Amino acid sequence: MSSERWLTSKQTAQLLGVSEASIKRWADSELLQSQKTVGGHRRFRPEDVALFQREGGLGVGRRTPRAVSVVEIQKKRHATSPSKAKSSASPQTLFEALIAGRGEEVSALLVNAYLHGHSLAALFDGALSKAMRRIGELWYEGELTVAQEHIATRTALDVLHTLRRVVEVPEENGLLAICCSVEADFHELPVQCTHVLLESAGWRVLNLGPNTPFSALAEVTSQHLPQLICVSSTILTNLDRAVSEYGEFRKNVQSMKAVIVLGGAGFSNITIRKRFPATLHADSFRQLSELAVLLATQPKRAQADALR
Ligand code: B12
Repeated sequence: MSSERWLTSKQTAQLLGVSEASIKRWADSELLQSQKTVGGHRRFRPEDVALFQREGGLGVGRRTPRAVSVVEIQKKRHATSPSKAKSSASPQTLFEALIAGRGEEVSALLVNAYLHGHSLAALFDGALSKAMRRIGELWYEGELTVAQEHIATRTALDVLHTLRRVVEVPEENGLLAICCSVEADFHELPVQCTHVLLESAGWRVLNLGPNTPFSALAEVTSQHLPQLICVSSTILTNLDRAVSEYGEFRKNVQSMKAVIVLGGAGFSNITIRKRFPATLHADSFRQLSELAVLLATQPKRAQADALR
């Protein structure tokens, strides 16, 4: 590899006007062609970088119908205010695409809304959770089959993986977060939303997935010493046992000074919240997003604000 012909990650990031972390991620997911030196550093051919930019940047064009360029991300995200955006993902359109399993359409709707300035938190709190709630209601009323509900959830999960590749990430902030849902809770989407959201704010994320006992969370927490722990509960069973296991877990965490955020319908009741003390009982991803940014920039203020 002749050194002058190849660009480093930093040079490529400067050329495309994005962060180095985004370049590394696109290279890892093979959206942007790269080679590694013997020392393990990524190198980029200028032709590949130019092609990448010309062909629609994120390479989404090659895999899904809608091409999205890096330059577009920059321009649209910074120049368009969401209120003026033509492209918002309506819960009804999303609902129809989800139950039909039209993943590319769901991806296009969410990515497009994101490119038009809608934050991930707004999309998750808004269109996505509203569409899923409607699916839950219709399933409960017997108007949707279990299969349709499963297809919708699978489609939403796939799309979150696509979003994860496409969303521009800032340089890592050096902080680690762990996310999961409580034991016996198989609802996976809120955990995945938490993951994508935190990464987009520069956090490194260890995702333990749904159905995680507090004892397992405690073990991983002592191994990795995260600054933030996010636990979701859509359904909370065995309340007394959960309270006691959470108490043990929290004792460990307090000595590590990690911030705990609890979210989801299972933790929404005031009486339950009293039994599960936490730094923040989040009602929305917007609240988590604000705290995650504040923790990265002003950790002391974030803790004080969250505890108020
Ligand atoms: C998909 C789904 C399933 C799938 C999950 C598959 C998977 N891999 O994820 C499957 C089929 C497994 C399932 C199973 C069951 N489900 Co279900 N499910 C749903 C459904 C349709 C969508 C949930 C979802 O993903 N929402 C998307 C997320 C992003 O939105 P959200 O949950 O509303 O969360 C918002 C906030 O609470 C907050 N939030 C949530 N978590 C967190 C975490 C953090 C850190 C933060 C900051 C914020 C946050 O942010 C979100 C946006 O604002 C809901 C309907 C609904 N109302 O939500 C029913 C629903 C939750 N399920 C329900 C039921 C009853 C069940 C079952 C008991 C059914 C059964 N008889 O088997 C089982 C229980 C299984 C278990 N033990 O977990 C009921 C719960 C009723 C209740 N309160 O008790 C619901 C409400 C359906 C209904 N209308 O009856 N389910």
